[in-house]
Amino acid sequence: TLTSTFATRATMGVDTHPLTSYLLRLMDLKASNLCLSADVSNARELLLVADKVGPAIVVLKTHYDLIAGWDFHPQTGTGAKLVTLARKHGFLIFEDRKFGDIGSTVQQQYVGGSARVVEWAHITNVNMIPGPTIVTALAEAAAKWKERINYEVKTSVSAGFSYPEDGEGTEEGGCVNPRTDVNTSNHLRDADERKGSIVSITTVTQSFEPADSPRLSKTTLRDGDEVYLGIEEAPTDRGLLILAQMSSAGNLMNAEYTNACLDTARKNKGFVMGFVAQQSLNGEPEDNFITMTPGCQLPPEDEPTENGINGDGLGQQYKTPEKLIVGSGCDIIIVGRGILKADNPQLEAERYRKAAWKAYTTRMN
Ligand code: 5FU
Repeated sequence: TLTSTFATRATMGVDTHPLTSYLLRLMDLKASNLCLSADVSNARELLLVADKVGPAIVVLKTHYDLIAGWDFHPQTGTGAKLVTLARKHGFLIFEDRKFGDIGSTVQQQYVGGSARVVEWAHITNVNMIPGPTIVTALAEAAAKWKERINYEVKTSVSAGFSYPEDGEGTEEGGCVNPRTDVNTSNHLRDADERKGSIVSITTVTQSFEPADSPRLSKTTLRDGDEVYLGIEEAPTDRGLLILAQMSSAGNLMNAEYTNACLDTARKNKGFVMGFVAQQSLNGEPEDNFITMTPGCQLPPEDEPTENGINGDGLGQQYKTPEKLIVGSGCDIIIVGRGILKADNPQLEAERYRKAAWKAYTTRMN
């Protein structure tokens, strides 16, 4: 897969995870292999930065537990708002939760509690310390959730009401249910054709064009709820990344550990999309795992250095996009402070997008 384009990998083999295919198409369409690690202090800032940086990224990574004022409301809370932004700009949400307990506990942590991660995060991840059942347990919970949510979309659309469980449907019906992900708008579109009145869809109102990426046009589903036409709806599938290697100094993930992660991934391709790792682990011809890589910074524009920035004084170790993508076969770079601490995070994200995309095109040649 190291020399295959993202577009080719999107259609590769029968067992490529549906969200992986979707993500690879998104990467190709947006000319981006950048993930923002949105580690900001409060929910307001998170939504602002997601909206600003959205056009440049394909994944937005969260740590919901470091965000002050995270609103847990299933329909109107922070997760739901992020889903709306994800649909608007075309990116996936990755909650970097690093689950790490017995199967029964992680199932409850994934679908329940206040955060209900499964409802707003397309992707989450695990530490493999507890053994492979952490993956199968989360896979089971994700499958159950998908079944339930698809059933709810069907019933809510045919009844002309939105989300039935919490009794918060709108009178006219057809409200976009943030819990059901971007697929809802598809269903609403179908419903619109059948009933004619559930939701009105206006034609293209604006377009958006990041530098040197394909033109994407968008339409307005209803006020403040815009959809890019060029990007298809994300599937309701949920995906998992296995944390196989870390960027921090002295971490305990040795080669044997990393291999065990790869082994579990291969046995659970229906749920595992790939890895958080420092290098590509794809070894067999049929491996099409996505490699997302944190510990990445570019040297400042005005004082470029050969090796980039070293670390943050707290164990974090940084490498350049070039080293990670060309040298180590990583697919998506994860960047937090490199973008967030810049005077203009929006412009800085664009600089990282370009650098990472250039590294990818170098790898292709
Ligand atoms: F799994 C890992 C890892 O090995 N290193 C990391 O840095 C995860 N991370 C996360 O990526 C970490 O929790 C931060 O959220 C982010 C890196 O942020 P930075 O500001 O770019 O250093």
